[in-house]
Amino acid sequence: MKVEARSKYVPFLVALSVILLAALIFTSCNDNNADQSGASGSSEAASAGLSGDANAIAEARGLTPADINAALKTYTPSGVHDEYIMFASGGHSGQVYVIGMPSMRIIKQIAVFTPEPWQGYGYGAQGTMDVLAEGNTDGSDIRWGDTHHTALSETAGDYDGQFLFINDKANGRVAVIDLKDFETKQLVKNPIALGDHGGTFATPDTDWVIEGGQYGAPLGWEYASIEEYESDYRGMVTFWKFDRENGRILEDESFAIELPPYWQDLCDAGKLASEGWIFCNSFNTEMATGGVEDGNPPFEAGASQNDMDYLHIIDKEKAVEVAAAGKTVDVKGFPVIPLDTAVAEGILYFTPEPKSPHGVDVTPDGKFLTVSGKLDPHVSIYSFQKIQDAIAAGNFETDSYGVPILNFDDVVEAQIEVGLGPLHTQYDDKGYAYTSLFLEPAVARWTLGGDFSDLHEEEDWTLVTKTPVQYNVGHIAAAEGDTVSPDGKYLVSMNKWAIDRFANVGPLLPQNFQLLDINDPGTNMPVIYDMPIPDGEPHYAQIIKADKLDPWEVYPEIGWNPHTNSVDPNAVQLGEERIERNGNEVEVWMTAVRSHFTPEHVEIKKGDHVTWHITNVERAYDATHGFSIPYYNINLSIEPGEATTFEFDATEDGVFSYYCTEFCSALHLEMTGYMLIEPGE
Ligand code: CUK
Ligand code: CUA
Repeated sequence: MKVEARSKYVPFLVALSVILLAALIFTSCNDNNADQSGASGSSEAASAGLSGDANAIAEARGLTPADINAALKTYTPSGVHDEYIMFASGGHSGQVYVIGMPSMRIIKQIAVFTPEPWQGYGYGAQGTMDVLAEGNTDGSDIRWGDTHHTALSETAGDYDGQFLFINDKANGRVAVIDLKDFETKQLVKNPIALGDHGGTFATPDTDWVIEGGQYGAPLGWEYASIEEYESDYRGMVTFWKFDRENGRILEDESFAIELPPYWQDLCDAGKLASEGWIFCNSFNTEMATGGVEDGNPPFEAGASQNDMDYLHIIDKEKAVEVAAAGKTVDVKGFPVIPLDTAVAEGILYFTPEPKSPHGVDVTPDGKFLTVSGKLDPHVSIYSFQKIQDAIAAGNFETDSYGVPILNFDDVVEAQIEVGLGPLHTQYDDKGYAYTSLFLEPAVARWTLGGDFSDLHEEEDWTLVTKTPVQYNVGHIAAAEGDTVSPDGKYLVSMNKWAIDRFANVGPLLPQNFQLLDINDPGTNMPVIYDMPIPDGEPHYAQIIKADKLDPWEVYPEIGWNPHTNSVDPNAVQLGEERIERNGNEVEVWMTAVRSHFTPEHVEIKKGDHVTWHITNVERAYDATHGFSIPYYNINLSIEPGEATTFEFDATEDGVFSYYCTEFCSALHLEMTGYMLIEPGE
């Protein structure tokens, strides 16, 4: 609906563009960027007439035609909604960003692994306290995460806009976010690994969410000497069963596969032709154990000696059958398919991948897999059909753990020299792939072969163009670029370093998201926007067509509990507000509505245990109320219709003003009350 609304501006924008460009050509201002503009001077443009104002603005600001082109492609008028929404990991902030595209406006931050006061996440509200507690690990209350890889839920390999998953690399956890209200509903702690990396990835119908490991360790993290690395340390990949109906991971129906102690890195789920398979790259097949202080090679050298590591090829369907048949061992109460079982059952295969690999990305048709080596200037493209043929042919070498290794030359389709430090690949709708080049730094566009051949004019499997980015790009995200039907159009380069792109703000700099226009295959891919990300270092992002999202405007019924997805038994209707005492137990039922809380006096005694329910009885869009109590570290955000509960022990007597923290009306400052705690005897 918002997208169509924009179309009425198009003729106006085209006219404005022509006027501005003509103005610039006349005034011959500095055009050192013109090679990126895609704009051309024309006599028609000149004869369209000049606008003195626009001309003066462009000249005063030193804007080139390319700059004006970029502005026209990204400027989003007040009230106009974005065509795409990007969900970006927030790195070690532990959160997720919601960003509109092409405007690159930050619309929301979703609290996931780290308490967040604006959303009242982790400051008393019981539902959020319970979610965060699910992520506790063996008695440690972990309150941050290193979010890495977003995974939007999919139906038939396409984003369906219902759920978002993301992993915490630091602590080996996976989060489930419901896109009905953009709230985190569940954290699951991986029972067998303290850390992870190769997650999360949803299978094409989101019946499984995949979490791959990273640094080898004994499964269940029991102590074992580093000398016992090859015998006692292991890698893993975990398959979390997802129940779409209830929007929760079913831990009881999930399982893992034991892998050799190579460092599994990043995975992708097969789709269409390769549906039912999972692929993970790995590094450190040297099994380097570090110890530079003892004269060993440092990890960075020890783990990069081999020219090839192993791409892991996993038959997910078979793994599910084997796990269901109970051919598992128990590690910390979690079923794990042992490595020798995985080999014997034909679940796990390897093939070599060059050099210091990072990531594997399945093409939209599922027929090819792209792997990059950080220390190899090529991308290597594997054919899924050739992999199947090689598996059927048998006749493998094995690694020292007995895992079959498919011959590289038998399964590779093409290798393309793209440049220095290739990392991650995305796809578009026009037969091109895009690979980030960390070291150059740049984004490369290259052509796909196979069924994509007819979509582009260039030769198959060739480099077409590169665009420099600023600086040190990690992941890239193209619009729906990892689905069965990518949109092309836009690509975001997620740059690790910003250096000189923004005002100096001291030694800690933001990251730099750059928006690239990849719509026209006949041109370079100009950078059309720079956006600082002033938080943890984002890794992956996914970009969904905005009209696929259908969140609630207000909660469906008054008294809604977002964590049970139903009306809360302690929801409070207007007129039912009250305070009850039972011995030392005090229970408060409160409503919030513009511009008052009822009750306005809550009198309790030191030593009481207080359980306090608040319902926001509003039905108006955006009529959120906050609720905070000083000293007791209570801070809630109560959205229209929401019911929430918090508890505390009244350990300190005194006079405490509670108040609404959202400026909700002209009389918002009056939306307050007194909690009076009498001293005990
Ligand atoms: S990783 Cu960050 S740039 Cu953790 Cu997906 Cu490649
Ligand atoms: Cu409610 Cu301010």
